[in-house]
Amino acid sequence: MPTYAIGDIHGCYDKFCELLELIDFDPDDDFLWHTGDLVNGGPNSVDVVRWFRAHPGCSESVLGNHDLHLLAVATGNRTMRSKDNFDDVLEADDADELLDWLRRRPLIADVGDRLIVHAGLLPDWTVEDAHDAAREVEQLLRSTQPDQLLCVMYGNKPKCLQRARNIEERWRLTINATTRMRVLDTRGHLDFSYKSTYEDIPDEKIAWFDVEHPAWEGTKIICGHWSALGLRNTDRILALDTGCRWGGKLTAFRLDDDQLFQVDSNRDPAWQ
Ligand SMILES: [Mn+2]
Repeated sequence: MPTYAIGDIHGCYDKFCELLELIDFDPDDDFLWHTGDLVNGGPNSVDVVRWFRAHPGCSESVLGNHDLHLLAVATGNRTMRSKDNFDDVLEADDADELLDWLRRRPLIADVGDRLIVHAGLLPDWTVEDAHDAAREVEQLLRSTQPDQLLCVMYGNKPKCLQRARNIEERWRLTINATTRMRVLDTRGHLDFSYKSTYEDIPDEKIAWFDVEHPAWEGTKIICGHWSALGLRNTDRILALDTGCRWGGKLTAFRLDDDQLFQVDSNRDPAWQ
């Protein structure tokens, strides 16, 4: 069973279909993992969500920050920002079914001996710790009261585990690490001020995956989210967000034999 990991689609349904053609995707034999952020950015979020919902046996997507933001808006816990364009999901006839499916997606998942997550893992987390923290959030999202999570998840603090003072702050930290993190400061605290390239990371900051001896060391992490990082395949990570929504590429990586597949986005980078 060939297994693919694919980077952030962000509503670029046409490019996603091109990529499926390029890899000659076979729903009966292949499996597709998506690094999260199905929606927001490209012109057709609703059909991306529909495709994944319609292919439960051969695909899975972890939750990205834009997916969570859509859920928060849909439940009235947040208002749409001017740059959000996932209205097609909210206004769809099948919106209830699509959103109900979306809130049941995992934050992290095992992919063989690797692990997939939208953004990354805290340096203090073992893989087991990360699963435990993610499970806590996933259970709330799937419960009858997801609002108790969706209404407290926004904000940049706490910046590390030691500063999480209550359960709500722990949920927020879990969501921020798994769906928003890019770099840490010298104390190992989350730092949301940097979104640029790997090469330009200032001396006083460090990519989350470059921390010396993180507790999760030994497990390769498949991730997306950081489009300026681009494609990166090292001992520790396989980063797959190649900026489709910004005029870059949409990337699939066949995990069985490390084969790379990419389609160009013809989207105007200044489109949004
Ligand atoms: Mn993201």
